[in-house]
Amino acid sequence: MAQSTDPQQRAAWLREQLNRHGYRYYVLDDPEIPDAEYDRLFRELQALEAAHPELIAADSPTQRVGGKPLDAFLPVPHRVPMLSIRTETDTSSGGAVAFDTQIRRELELSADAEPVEYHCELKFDGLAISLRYEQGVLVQAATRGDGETGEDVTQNIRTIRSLPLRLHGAAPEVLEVRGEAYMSRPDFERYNARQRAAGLAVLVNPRNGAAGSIRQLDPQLAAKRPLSFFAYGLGEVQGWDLPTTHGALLDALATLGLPVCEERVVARGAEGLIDFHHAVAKKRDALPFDIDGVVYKVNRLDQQRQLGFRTREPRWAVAHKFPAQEELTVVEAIELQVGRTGAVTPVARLKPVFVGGVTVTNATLHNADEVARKDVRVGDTVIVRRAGDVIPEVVSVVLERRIPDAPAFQMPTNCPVCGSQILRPEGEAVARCIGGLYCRAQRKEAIRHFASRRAMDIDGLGDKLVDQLIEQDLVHDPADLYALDVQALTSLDRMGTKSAINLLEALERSKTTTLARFLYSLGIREVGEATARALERYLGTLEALLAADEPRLLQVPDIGPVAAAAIRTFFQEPHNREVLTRLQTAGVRWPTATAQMPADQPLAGKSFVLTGTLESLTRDEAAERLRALGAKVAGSVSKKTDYVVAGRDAGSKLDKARELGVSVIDEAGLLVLLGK
Ligand code: D41
Repeated sequence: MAQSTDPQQRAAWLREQLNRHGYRYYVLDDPEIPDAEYDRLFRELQALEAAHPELIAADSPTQRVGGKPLDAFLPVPHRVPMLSIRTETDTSSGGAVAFDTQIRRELELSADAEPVEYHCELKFDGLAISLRYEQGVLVQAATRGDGETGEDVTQNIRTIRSLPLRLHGAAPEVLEVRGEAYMSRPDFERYNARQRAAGLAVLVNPRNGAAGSIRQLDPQLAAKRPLSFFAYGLGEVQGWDLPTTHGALLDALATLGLPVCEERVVARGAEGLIDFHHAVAKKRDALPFDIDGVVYKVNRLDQQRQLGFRTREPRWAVAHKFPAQEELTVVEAIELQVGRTGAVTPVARLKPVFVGGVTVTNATLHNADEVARKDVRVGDTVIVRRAGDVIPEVVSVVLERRIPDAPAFQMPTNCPVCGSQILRPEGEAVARCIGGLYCRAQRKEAIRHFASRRAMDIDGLGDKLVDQLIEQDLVHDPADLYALDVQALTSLDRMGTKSAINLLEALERSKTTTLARFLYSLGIREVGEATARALERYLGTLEALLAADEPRLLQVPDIGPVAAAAIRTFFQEPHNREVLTRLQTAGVRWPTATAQMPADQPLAGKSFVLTGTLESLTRDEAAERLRALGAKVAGSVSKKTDYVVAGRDAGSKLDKARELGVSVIDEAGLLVLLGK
């Protein structure tokens, strides 16, 4: 390693190291050195530059955050106009076919010609930016503006850590790179968490975060709202040989050190476009950034030139947007929901609205603080967001549309279901009804949880039925379920003899279970599935668990003081003990396991991810069996995963495993490990 004592050489070496490691960290997501080492090198360069200001270079990583706030952004004329992109309204496969047909016609291709090659990319939901590199150095960054003239936002764009301040390798004389500046979801979440903790304003969504960051006149503040960038096109170019396709062009930009999204494919014909659209729609929620659709571009640059432009839009590109994830609607009421543990959650009842691909009528308001912070009132027009399978939420209120004198929401002091007091312990966000199992709402939730698929798995005991059983006072606690008979059941609405018998059979089947499922089904605070499994594995029997004091419980891996106390409290309660006895008397049983210490278990400490369809057992069964042998089963693939089990039609998790070099086994391999 060059350990030069000459400050100039040392500074150059440090810059080179920092730029290289920054690139590995921010662009490749594959750091080579620990963060602490990077910080040490960075501080050394800072000190060196402070002592020798003449050594400061434009591409020094210390110079990302600029000096003083600006008064205004200066206009920047685009030497090559920044075009926009046509948005197709028909986003079905019909729209893709229409685009392909039009392209083939305009290229005057005969019916038996080869399919046209398209470059399919994601439509990032950020702000279009043009970067200008001269002799390889980033000299200017501008917004799109009206396409002819944008604004100079160089100071803010320089803070984007994944952007090279100097291009790698042999640099073109002039290279203008067009792309999208955006805020990643993790950066958005982190920023908001920090703001919330400091009692400061939060960002509404990542796009607004990106816009706010770029429009920030003070670069110090912009740097606190971290952005990312993806390149997708070119502006002015001098002294650079263009490749022959758009895909190869993006590859070349990546080679120059620019961030280019990996989620892109070269597809053939309309069919290829449709496949891409479907694949991306499935992946959308799992991406670490927001997209609002896909973009199709004719891949060959000679064909692009042949197709040309129509006013401000190239004829060779089209965007297909996905259903919006945010919409406006009206809050018709704010009601309270009482959960299993008594947690009282305010819920907004909404005028039905189509958002994120479904009709939404309710949105969670989380808790009283959240309602107060967003100041949601009955009658308000609000932005609702539904992203993927996440529960819809109210993002913000459109204050201009508030009805005059609308009263602010007040958290009631009593439970709307049982009338008991609602208490909110000091320092906690959650308010709870203190009614416990006296409260019908809590009783219903307790029974629903007991019967749920991953608990006792009582088939046919749906929500409506649970409501009736509680309302009619037929069931007070889980043990009462096993005392139901045909006569009691047929007294309920819409319950014939046949359904009653089916339910009784399901109840009978549910009696044969595992200790872990049984413990989970009791709904003990702090005891989720993983904790229930740990209790089963390390204590083996219910008797051992009942006899365990807190020190003994703390020996069980993953059980901390809070869970240990909650478990003791639950089992010390005489009423709970009585319910346990009645459940066992009714015939609820499980195989006695022998408590095992970690070392006895063949797969102890190994981490698995299951993906695709298995033939001889379900994924849940496979997971249960793996865990019984001491393995951990995770939902997503990381470098820490030991094995990915790939069944039929395995998808992105398998790709990820290959990318990370994680061992992949098939079903046969799994069965061997399970000792079948
Ligand atoms: O992801 C995007 N938002 C995106 C935007 C993309 N993937 N490709 C784009 N390609 C173009 C052309 C075809 C003009 C090079 C674009 C945009 N334009 C664009 N977005 C906003 C203005 C222009």
